Amino acid sequence: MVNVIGLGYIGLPTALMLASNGVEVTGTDYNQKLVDTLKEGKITFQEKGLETLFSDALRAGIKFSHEYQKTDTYIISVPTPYDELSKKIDAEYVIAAVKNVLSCCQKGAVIIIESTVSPGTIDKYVRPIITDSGFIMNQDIYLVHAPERIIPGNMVYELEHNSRTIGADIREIGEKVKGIYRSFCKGEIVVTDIRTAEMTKVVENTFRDINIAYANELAKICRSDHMDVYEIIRIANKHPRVNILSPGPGVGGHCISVDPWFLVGDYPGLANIILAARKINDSMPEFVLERIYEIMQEAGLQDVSRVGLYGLTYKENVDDMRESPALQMLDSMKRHLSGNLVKVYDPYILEDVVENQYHDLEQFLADIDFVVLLVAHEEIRENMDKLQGKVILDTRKVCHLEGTFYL
Ligand code: SAJ
Repeated sequence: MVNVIGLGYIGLPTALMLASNGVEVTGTDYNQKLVDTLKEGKITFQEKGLETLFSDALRAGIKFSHEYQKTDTYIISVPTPYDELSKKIDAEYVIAAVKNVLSCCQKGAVIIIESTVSPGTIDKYVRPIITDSGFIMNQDIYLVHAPERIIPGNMVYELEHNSRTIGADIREIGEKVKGIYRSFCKGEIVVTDIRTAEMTKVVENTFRDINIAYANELAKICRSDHMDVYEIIRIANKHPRVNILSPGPGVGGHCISVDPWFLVGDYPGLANIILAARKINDSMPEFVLERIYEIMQEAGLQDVSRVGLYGLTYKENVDDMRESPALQMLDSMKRHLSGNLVKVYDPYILEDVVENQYHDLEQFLADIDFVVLLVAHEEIRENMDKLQGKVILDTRKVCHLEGTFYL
């Protein structure tokens, strides 16, 4: 039986996928309310295909519990935040989970860590817990690092089709774990050592961060010199070896905007391009604010309360607001204007999380003259004509109405 620890954005789909493919699974989370919701047969976040996968897993007999289970295989998928100041990983949740596993596991158990960790974290924080608890590594307990790679918005598909990395001390253990993932994973599964697996994951996310930063920097350069960055990127991308990403209001989410900091924190003085990219991406919400003020002047608008931000999530068609550029903009505005005057709306955010938040698109649009598109949710793409007559700043280049302003 596999005990999946941490039923969040990664743990839940993974547990469901394993269960639907014939593996005996119990999902465990320290949040009793979350466990209760799952037991009632309800999913805890919105994701394409998750509902169906959940029904399949329930039919296959998946169990949910608040308690860690006594078994031989654990998958740990708990959050790994970073310390804002030192930029180093905060491995507290992983450590707590491993300690809990050790208090109940069978001898010879395999602990698979899926949470993203900075290179060296397993050596530095996890191995000592095991040996200090009197277990012999690679005899009483085996450690594996199998970092997840799935993208929010397309998780279920990617779980099945992406290739995976499995880091283990002992090849046979790596192969055994490969067998577990093989139950649902159609992609290539590469077995390597733990440090390589740790580094690979962080390197992948950093690659994307740097590439987005390049697009964002180009947007700033082109803005300063009155050039159309989108046209330039479109043409440049016709080169067979060029693939520039899209500029945007900033990089949010719990992965790309976090993981590169691990490298910056651990390799000061060496991680230079990585640090520069982080700074560029982090500066984008402020850049959008400047664009808003510029456009207000250009359009002769004075009343900030007639400005509306469309989108609170970190990207399109997800309900995840972690590190979202919109929240950073609202924070910054609050500091400057001592209060949030702008109107805000996101079809995916059903609860009130910020001031002046709307829950109805029509109402939101009726109360504003200037709309700032921060997230290109399907909803707005399908209702673009409703923005007719408004001043529009489109940070995602999805609106083609005449007179639209861009980054
Ligand atoms: N963004 C841009 N321009 C782009 C692409 C993205 O501004 O051209 C922004 C998005 O709007 C968003 C942020 O970047 O704010 C990140 O979004 P994303 O869709 O690029 O990635 P995530 O954070 O949802 O998921 C990433 C993925 N990693 C890579 O593509 C290397 C995913 O495969 C990982 O599993 C995930 O991080 C993770 O958990 O590490």
